Amino acid sequence: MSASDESSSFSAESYFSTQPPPAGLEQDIAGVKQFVQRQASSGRNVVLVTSGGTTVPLELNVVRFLDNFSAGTRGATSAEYFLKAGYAVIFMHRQFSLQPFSRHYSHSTNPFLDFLEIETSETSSPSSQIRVTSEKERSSIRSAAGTLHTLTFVTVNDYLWLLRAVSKELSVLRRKAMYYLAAAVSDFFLPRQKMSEHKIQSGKGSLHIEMDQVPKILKPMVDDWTGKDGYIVSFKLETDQTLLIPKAQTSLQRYGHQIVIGNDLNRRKFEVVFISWKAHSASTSTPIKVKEVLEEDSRFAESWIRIDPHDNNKEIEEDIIAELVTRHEAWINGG
Ligand code: PAZ
Repeated sequence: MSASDESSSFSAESYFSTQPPPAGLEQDIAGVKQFVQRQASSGRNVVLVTSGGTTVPLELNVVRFLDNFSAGTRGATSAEYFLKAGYAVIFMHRQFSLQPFSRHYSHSTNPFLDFLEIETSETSSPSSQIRVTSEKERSSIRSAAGTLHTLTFVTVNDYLWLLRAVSKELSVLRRKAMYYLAAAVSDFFLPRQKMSEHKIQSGKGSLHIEMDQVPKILKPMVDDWTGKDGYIVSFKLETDQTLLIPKAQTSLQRYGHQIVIGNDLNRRKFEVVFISWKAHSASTSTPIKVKEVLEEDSRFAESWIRIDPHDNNKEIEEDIIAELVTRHEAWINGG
């Protein structure tokens, strides 16, 4: 497969006018609308958490697809801490990736619902007793009832359509909405018009597929979908530590949102870096190149969160969410 610079790139606008929406989008969005309205009347802050990897199908009758490593741990764990902090959560995740609460149990895809049933019916089967480990957890789950709304995606196309539609719905909450983009989204895709209808045959020797670039959606998300009011947190994953800060700064500079959380693939469970604007450093949308921010840039603030990698009782998401809740509160109050 080639990912050459010459492959055509889509703007967000051309993407949505040429790639079809997923089946079920309207129904999903009707559910989100109701959820957001309910939270708006209760005065809660709402966070959209995206989680897990996206697939890129190679055929219309899909036999093969590209995928990535993300298990959805970051997203599912973060959603739990947001719920505990009193947020309502729209959890938009890759089908069968980890989910809040049920992430502790690998044998069921949605025991969260089982937990809620336990609460309402007051029955407890032996299997459900095994799943519930502590009263503290039961109480988190109980209070999450009604404040957690889940949506699933599989392909990068599902993800992009859902993200745009959910962001637009959530934008009615203005500053009380946070967008926490932890999903690992493919940078390349095969437009529908270029896909083979049937299974790609192997008779012709090696396989050459030219993929197009997935549109950069953060800019329209900041400017249009969320009406410039949302508190937008994106993630940047690198495997070369030296690129982490310059790439995170470039992203903030390019898209003008609030925070980029940088994480290294092998250190992500115990170390992340927050890159944000220093007070009074207005974001500009002037495009810059990565090398221009390689030197220390005084417009950006850099702060690290680290936990003991050997402490199995501590999750870094607890500290990430505590920090974000504080910063979001300041943003709501005009900071
Ligand atoms: O899902 P996970 O816990 O295994 O990994 C989390 C992560 C590394 C995908 C996330 O923290 C992240 O960096 N997401 C953005 C990836 C990117 O597109 O750069």
